[in-house]
Amino acid sequence: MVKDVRERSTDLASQEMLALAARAGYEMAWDRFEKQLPQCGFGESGLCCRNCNMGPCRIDPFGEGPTKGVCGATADIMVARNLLRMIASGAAAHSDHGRDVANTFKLMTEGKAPSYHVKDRAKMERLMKEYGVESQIALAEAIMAEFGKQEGPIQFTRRAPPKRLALWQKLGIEPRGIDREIVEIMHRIHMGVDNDYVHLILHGLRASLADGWGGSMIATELQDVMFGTPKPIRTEANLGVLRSDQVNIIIHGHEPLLSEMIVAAAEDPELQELAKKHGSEGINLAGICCTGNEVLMRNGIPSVGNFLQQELAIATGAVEAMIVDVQCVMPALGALVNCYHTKFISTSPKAKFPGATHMEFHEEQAYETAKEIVKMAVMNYPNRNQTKVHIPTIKSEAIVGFSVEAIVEALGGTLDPLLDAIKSGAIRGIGAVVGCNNPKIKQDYGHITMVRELIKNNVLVVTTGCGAIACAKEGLLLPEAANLAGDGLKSVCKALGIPPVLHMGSCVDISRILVAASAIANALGVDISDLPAAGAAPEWMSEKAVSIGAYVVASGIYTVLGTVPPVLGSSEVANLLTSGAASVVGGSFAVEPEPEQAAKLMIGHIESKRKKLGM
Ligand code: XCC
Ligand code: SF4
Repeated sequence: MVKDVRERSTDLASQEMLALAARAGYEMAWDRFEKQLPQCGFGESGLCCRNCNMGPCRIDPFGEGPTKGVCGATADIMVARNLLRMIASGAAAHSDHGRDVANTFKLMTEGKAPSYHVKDRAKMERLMKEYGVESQIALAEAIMAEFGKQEGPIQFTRRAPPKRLALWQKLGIEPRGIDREIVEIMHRIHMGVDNDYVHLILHGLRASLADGWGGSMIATELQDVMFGTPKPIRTEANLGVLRSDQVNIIIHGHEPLLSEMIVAAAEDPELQELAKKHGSEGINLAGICCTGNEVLMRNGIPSVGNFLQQELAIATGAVEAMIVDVQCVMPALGALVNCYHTKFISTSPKAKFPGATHMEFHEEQAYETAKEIVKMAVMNYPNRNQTKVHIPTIKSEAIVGFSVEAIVEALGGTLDPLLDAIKSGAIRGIGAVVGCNNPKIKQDYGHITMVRELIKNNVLVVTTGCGAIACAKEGLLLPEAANLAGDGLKSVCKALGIPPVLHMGSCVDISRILVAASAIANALGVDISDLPAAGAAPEWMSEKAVSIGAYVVASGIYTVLGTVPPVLGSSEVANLLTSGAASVVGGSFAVEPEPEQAAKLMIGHIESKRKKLGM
């Protein structure tokens, strides 16, 4: 039984491809999700523990079965430990990405990675000043050292407002070396170590801060140094960016170390020539997920879509190569490419997939490898089966590239116009809408509904990740979208020529939102938790999102989740996260699957903060 495609996605291009996939009998993530239903109640509530081999142990959420694991672990302990495990994995993913970027920066500095160059020297000099070093190599070494640092804080935490820093210190959650905090999670959740749920969760926050203000921020900053700090640029999004007459190459994953090289290789005259020789009109590059966001923000490379569109893109039959690195790449792609001519190319030494061709990528010969990969795609064009090609014509234009630097520039060089608009009430506050797709929620429905409601109520929206791509596809990243905003926000957007929804980048770029929040808080002389601001992840699915949620809350921001995290098995833990946290770190979580309702919660929070600030 195939469900109505309109129940699966709000995106018309996705609906079109879902219908096609259903007719052809191809299985998509939504089909596999349905086969999982009903999902395991123990897992859903966080009450399954496999941390030692006396288990697996389960606790009955209804109190009819066992109430403790073999070791005596209670629901509170199990739920807290499981949550920390998610934070560890998510923080590790972002931070290992950051490490790769830092390592490339170091290799480049040593002259060992000739494909990379400093693109934003001014930013690099600002970083050198921040680190108190005189040379590029000293900067590279200092940043690399953040990962294994045993004592002493991560430098970028110094960007947080003084009150925030003092609070972290008082709570003992100011993060130390990034690797250290993640390893300490893995230690504490081992059988028989930390069994106090409050103590556990405080450490989870500490490790997540090492992600947000450490690994992720390092990734963002050094990517800007090497590939350029994003500036507003016009581009397009959705499956309609694929071309029927060109070699289509999709880059998917997270690290621009590879995708930037592919962008350069796709422009190589030699390969362009080769593409023509093989009967195509040229090479068309498009991105998906966050590596797509990276090259979208910096080069205007169009986005073919967000997380739930990776299989749909292949089902167009028009993709010569799907090149992937790390994170959010469905192993399902391996089987799906068998039905088409598409080459599924894995590149990271850390990530292999069944059914993929592995063309390992190393920084030292980055451009050469990128050229080889693009060449493989080009040579694959004659294998395209034209009878299987179906590209939806749907796409939307978007203006992207709102780094903090670009926002300040759009404001005329200072934050003042934004602060004035917030103080006067023309803009009520700022809403950060971020995160994934998840088949538990109709694709993009959560993002779009929430964002529309926020801007209608004069809340300026900043967005990253797959949420940002949803907004791009919906036309919400265009200055014209200001017409959907309330009068106050509309007039500010029109005066500045900016969209009411600002695309700030990939998910590691949520660090940009932290920097912006700090700058605004510092300008007002308050803490981040005092700001009329709220965050949301209406369709989140990944463990990275759990780490993000944790560091955003630990940074003082109220955050609404649209899909339910596996914590409801412990009312103590759930209460701590949704209410207790507010009095400890100034931020807290809420869970609200209905996006319009969730937006109302955010607006309510923003209004209460305005009142407290006397605005
Ligand atoms: Fe992945 Fe970053 Fe989530 Fe999209 S939003 S599904 S994590 S690609 Ni980050
Ligand atoms: Fe069971 Fe405790 Fe072992 Fe977990 S750590 S599997 S609850 S005995």
